[in-house]
Amino acid sequence: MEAISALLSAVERVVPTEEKPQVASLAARLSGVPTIALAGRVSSGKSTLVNALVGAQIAPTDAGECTRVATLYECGAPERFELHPLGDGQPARIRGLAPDDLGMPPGQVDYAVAYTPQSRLRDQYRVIDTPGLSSHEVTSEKATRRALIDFGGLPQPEVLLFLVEGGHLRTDEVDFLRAMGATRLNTIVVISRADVAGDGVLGATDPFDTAAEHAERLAREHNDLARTAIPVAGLMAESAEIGISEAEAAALGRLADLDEFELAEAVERGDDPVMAALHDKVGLYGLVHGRRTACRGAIALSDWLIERSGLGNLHRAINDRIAHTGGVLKARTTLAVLRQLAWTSAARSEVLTLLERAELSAELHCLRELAAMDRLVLSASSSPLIQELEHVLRADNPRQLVGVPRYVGDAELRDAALGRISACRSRKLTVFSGAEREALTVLERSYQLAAGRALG
Ligand SMILES: Nc1nc2c(ncn2[C@@H]2O[C@H](COP(=O)(O)OP(=O)(O)OP(=O)(O)O)[C@@H](O)[C@H]2O)c(=O)[nH]1
Ligand SMILES: [Mg+2]
Repeated sequence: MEAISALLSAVERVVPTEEKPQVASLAARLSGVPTIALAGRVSSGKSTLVNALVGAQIAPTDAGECTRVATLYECGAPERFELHPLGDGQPARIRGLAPDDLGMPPGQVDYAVAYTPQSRLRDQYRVIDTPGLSSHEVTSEKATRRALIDFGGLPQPEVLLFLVEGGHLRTDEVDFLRAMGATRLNTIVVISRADVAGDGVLGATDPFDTAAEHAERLAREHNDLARTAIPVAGLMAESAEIGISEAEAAALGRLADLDEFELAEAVERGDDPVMAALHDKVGLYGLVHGRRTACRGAIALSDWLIERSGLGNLHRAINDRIAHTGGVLKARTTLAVLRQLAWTSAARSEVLTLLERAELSAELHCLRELAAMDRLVLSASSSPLIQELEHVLRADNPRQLVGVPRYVGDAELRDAALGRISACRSRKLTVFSGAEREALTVLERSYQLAAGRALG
């Protein structure tokens, strides 16, 4: 986002010396890796998926309620955990990751930052893990709301992974998503624990097929909030990413000829420690369906686990979001923080003038598209204009934006853009809500700018 970088440079020039570091840190954040946040109910598999995404066991996981404070995982060394208390207290630093004893009640913690030298955190994304929603602990849910809705000290994420088990979002989940500004641009619904969906591994239908049906239904029912829903088995993904040894693959391969019901019974009995350890790692689905692949060694097994678990699909969806809309979402966050800074700045009026000028510029028209989409999601969530705005925001060039083939000439492009503009104008006469009228005004401008850009 060159327009935002230019704005930050201009702001840095007008603010006094003591305010320059804040502006510089915003510029660093703008050029840094994007942030992914995970949210969902207690025990839906968020922390397990954090580990799979980072490729290391950094977030504690447990069958019971586990994560108590919202934690940003960021690349850094030495490994350390920084606890930011509510109020004005200084952060407490603890060596190592995820200490058993926080040294203060979780209810007094605002958020934590865990620094660990992982290459994916350095090169691809930072990750925020959150306590479960609908927790018995009121403070846990409050911590998640503070992190993802109020954006206290944690960065606003460019991508939200919302974990759901089954094929429905509950009303409180939809409310949470709307409150945190979830849209088709930034949200991916994950149908989690897909390896145990439906009737389970030994049922008539493969759990991943059941999870895929859930995903389809959910994306259809909530297409204002999520462009895609992806079934993922975080446990299988985590094991593949953290590492499967040749010895483990060989042990799994030795189970290849066992009848699957016998295998399930043996797991149930729990008297074979090797089998129990394998089960902990890849679950019953991994045992039953991975054992033949395991005969071909650890690499073949982990490749299979990554694709079968859905982690491959999830990575592709995340990369798609970051590539198409990461920039505009980051630009929006930067402007929001800059506006806050402006109010306390000694150069307030200069900074506000710069901000206003930038916001009205053609380069940042995408922010108006984004704002129009947010309003629609809140007040006219079934409007087809949500998809049209999404298309416009994701377009890489004017032809794609207007919806004409790449090879058409400028005159044809202009005619198509004019057609879209007049369609927007006539639709404005038939829509009822203010949000839709506003969206049409914004879209009209998008098509004008596209035609203008193509014609130089
Ligand atoms: N079968 C199966 N179990 C999973 C999967 N993902 C996580 N689990 C298990 O589910 C339990 C909860 O996982 P966590 O990752 O701690 O869940 P969480 O959402 O972080 O939980 P809280 O932090 O308490 O909200 C653990 O026992 C995991 O091993 C999965 O894909 N398949
Ligand atoms: Mg957790």
